[in-house]
This record gives sequence, structure tokens and C-alpha cells, in this order.
Amino acid sequence: MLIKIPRYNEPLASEITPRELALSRRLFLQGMAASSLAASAWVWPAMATESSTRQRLPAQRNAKYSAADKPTTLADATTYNNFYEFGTDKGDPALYAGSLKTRPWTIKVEGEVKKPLTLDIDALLKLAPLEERLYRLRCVEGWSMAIPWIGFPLAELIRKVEPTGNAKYVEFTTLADRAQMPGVRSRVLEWPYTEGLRLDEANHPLTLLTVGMYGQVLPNQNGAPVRIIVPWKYGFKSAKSIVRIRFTEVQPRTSWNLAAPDEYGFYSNVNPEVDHPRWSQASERRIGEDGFFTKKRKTLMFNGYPEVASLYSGMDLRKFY
Ligand SMILES: Nc1nc2c(c(=O)[nH]1)N[C@H]1C(S)=C(S)[C@@H](COP(=O)(O)O)O[C@H]1N2
Ligand SMILES: [Mo]
Repeated sequence: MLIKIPRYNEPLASEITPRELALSRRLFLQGMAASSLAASAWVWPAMATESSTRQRLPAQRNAKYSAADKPTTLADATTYNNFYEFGTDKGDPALYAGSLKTRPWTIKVEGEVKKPLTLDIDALLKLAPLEERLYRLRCVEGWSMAIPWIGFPLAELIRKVEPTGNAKYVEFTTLADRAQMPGVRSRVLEWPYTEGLRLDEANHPLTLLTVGMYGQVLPNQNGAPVRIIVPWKYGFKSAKSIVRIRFTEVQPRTSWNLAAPDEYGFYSNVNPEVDHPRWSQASERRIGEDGFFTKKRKTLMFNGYPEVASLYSGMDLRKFY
């Protein structure tokens, strides 16, 4: 069996609920069954990284930018994921992302900038001081988590490359490697997964270039080695495993917008008053609180980050959904 060594911030075994245990058992059994995708030999190491082998990443908590919410357990945050490159089931990323090679890894920063950069991930880690920030993450599907992310403001990187006067948007391109990512064979989305922000959104102090969580480097299933976290937008805007950041004059194409333009707009700000065409966005289920009698939570405007409202003054948020 796996030997669990408790680490900083990690939930103790005694805090893990029967549901979590049942889930991880189910994931393991699925792993055994899914022999076409995974040799069971690497199901074990993938699960082992949960506690024993992942590298610690110390960072000071930034209280100003941290929510008071009770953090979601590490077990939940690493076994209930959306990362379609590894499959569309919530358990697929935990099972299949173990094989993702995150070293060496380079990120290109290019486009409408005066000083384009090609950065190795280890150089990126040293670009600015790392901070821990507890952010809510609200998936467009109606569930949410509260996760202590580690990273630094994307604005720090943007400052270094000096955007030209033509730069109006930032495009994020993520890895799409068939050899490492079984989900890329499926045609659910156009690969590579791309996302984008307006330059002022990208420069907002809440927008976090993220390299870790729970005091450790990012688990592969959460977007290692580097992702973006935009906490006032639906989770799909927070692209995982980024390889390129490009500054553009025109609004970038994004994978979810291409897949279903009526459902997933470019802005996708969390907004309880604007329903998804197929469901309400007024409330959400906090992962870990889903007992039979547990009430759903009310979804908050901009996911509870009202300070971003000024970015959208004068805009009709029903039109720019
Ligand atoms: N490359 C990539 N990034 C992605 C996704 C994806 O499928 N591929 N899914 C998105 C969605 S829908 C959500 S809700 C969040 C989930 O992040 P988490 O698994 O770390 O909670 O990642 C986002 N980033
Ligand atoms: Mo999502």
C-alpha cells in the first residue's frame, strides 16, 4: 500500500471522509479496468504523487487576496478535475495525468511585445516572489472549490515583456501532445486548448500565474507545471499546462467558445443572473459539502470578487457573457 507522509496543509487521513475514500477506491478500480489507456503499472505512481513524492513549494500567504472560505481538501481538489486532454470524466485526470512530463518545459511569451521571452519553467519560478492565495474556483457546470494556489501575478510577467501599443488581448495556448495525453485523440474540443483575456483583465492583480497549490508544486491533473487562475471567471478560463502566452490586437479564439459559442462566451465572468442556456447559474455545489441534506451555496457576482466590476463598466454583461 502507499505510505502517506503528511505534509504542510495536507488533510490528515482522519479528515478524509468516507466519500473521498470511496472515490479514490473507485478511481483505482477504473484504472485497473482502463487497460487500453493505462498500464496499471503507472496507475500506482500517479496516485502515489498525491502525497509522497511531490515537491514542496514554500510561499507566503497573501491575506489581502485570500478568501476566508474553508479550503477544499487536497484529496478532492486532485481527484475531481476537468482536464479534457486526459479524458472527460472527473476522475480521468487523476488517473492519466501521472505520465505528463513537466521537465524540461518551456513557455514562449511573444506577439505584440517589445521583449519576447522563451522561459524555462525553473526560470519562470524565479521571476517573482511566490505567494499563496486562497481563491474560489467556480466551474461553469455548477460546482466550486476553494484552493490555496501558489504563484505570482501575471502582471509581473507582462511588465517584463513590455507589450506594444497594439496589444489588446492575451492568448494562452496549452500543451496538446497525443503521446502523453490520451484525451487529445478525442474530438470533444479543438486542440490545443486555448483561452484568452483582455489585456486589462490579464493585468488585474487577482490574475495569478500559478505553479503550485497546498504548499506543493502543481499536481499534473491540476495543470502542471504552470497554469493561469482567473478567480472571477468560470473555471474553463483558467487554462492548464501552458506552453505559450501571446499578445494580440484581436480577440483570440478560445476552445470552448469554438465548441459552443452560445454557451461559452469570451468573457465568462461568474454571474448568478445570467443563466447558461441549459441550466441556472444562481447556485453552486461546493465540493466536499455535498451531503444529502447540504444546501447549495448562492453563487456570488464575479464569484465574490466585486473589485473587478470596474473592468466592465458600461458593458452589458448579458451580451458579453
Ligand atoms: N488545458 C486545459 N485547461 C483546463 C481545462 C481543460 O480541459 N484543459 N478545463 C478547465 C475547467 S472546465 C476547469 S473547471 C478547471 C478545473 O481546474 P482544477 O481541475 O484544477 O480544479 O480547469 C480548466 N482548465
Ligand atoms: Mo469548468
